[in-house]
Amino acid sequence: MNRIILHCDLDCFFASVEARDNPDYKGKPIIIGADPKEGRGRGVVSTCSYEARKFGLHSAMPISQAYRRCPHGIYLRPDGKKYSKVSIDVMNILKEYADKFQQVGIDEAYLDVSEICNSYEKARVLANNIRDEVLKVIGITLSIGCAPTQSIAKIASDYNKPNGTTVVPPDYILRFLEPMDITRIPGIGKKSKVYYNKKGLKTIGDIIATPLEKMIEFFGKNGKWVWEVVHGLDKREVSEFSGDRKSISKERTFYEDTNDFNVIFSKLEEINDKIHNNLEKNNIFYKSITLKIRFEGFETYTRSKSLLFHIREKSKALKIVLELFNEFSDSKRKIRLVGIRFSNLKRNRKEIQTSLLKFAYQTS
Ligand code: TTP
Ligand code: MG
Repeated sequence: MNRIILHCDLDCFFASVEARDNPDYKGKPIIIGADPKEGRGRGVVSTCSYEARKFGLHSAMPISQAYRRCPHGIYLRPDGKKYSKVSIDVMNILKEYADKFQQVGIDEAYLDVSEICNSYEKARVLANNIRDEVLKVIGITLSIGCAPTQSIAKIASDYNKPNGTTVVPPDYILRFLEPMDITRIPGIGKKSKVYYNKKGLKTIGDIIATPLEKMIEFFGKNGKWVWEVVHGLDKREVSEFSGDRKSISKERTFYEDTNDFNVIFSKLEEINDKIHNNLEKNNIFYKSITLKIRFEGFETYTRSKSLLFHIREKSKALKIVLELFNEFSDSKRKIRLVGIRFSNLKRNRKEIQTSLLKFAYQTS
């Protein structure tokens, strides 16, 4: 199957939020991190705007060094609470566009859009729409990479930053990667670079030209993984259940606000089906169901129901969702968005044991 995966990564995230909230800062070098204390400060740069990067500044650089290189920059302490809130708002938008959604950090996420888009050209349009909407609603930019695997999508999102879309269809993978420095591969940093260079591997093209057995001989398991990545063989699926997820949800915005019950019903049914496919694949049960409704004009409501036991029953869930929907039946207003969330999740114990067992075998 030809997969289409997007990797979305916000541009200089913390700095973008500050530039958004302080129009005076726009276009200036903004540095988020420790207090530079006129060059005597301790601590490091968390991130900096692209204007600051022109002076050689980057994340994790000592703040004193940053100050020496760019004394006229705007130095700000991070406002974690604000960034977390912006992150949640952005992720809620991204989720709406994906068949499967996986957030992997405060400012990045993978979206599997194989079903929504049946071609890479459609995926490019979708990626551009996502960038437009995030800019319009949240006020910051992001970059998006589109490729058949997560690792290549990640390399692609980084390729044309800030505010870029980079599409890498299967037949373009080798040409796209060949000239790049090996540090473009996620996981190969300054330290590994030295080992790779010692074996004569400088570009990704050098790795592509190296047989798998040699890569294993040189770098063991890691070498095998890197070889697979550059050949587009990273099989990881976009997983809604990475980490310890507390809930799974899906939302959809209607193309046009509507109060046609048939349209609303089939959307809820579609969302419910999609989530259940995922729950089944991952052997997950739920105990709470929440319906979310946004009316025209952005007014948003949620209604929840808690069950006595954990269940995973598609038809029962849909019935409950419709009961919750009934509470809004008096309203004449048109609906803009509907969503369903399942929470209070539990993975089947048996399943956990088997996967633990598998793990034990793999590592022994
Ligand atoms: P990144 O996505 O790595 O960086 P970025 O969004 O600032 O810049 P880019 O345009 O290259 O994507 O990290 C996301 C946020 O995480 C970043 O805004 C600040 C924070 N962060 C730190 O606090 N310390 C760090 O060392 C890094 C790398 C990030
Ligand atoms: Mg980022």
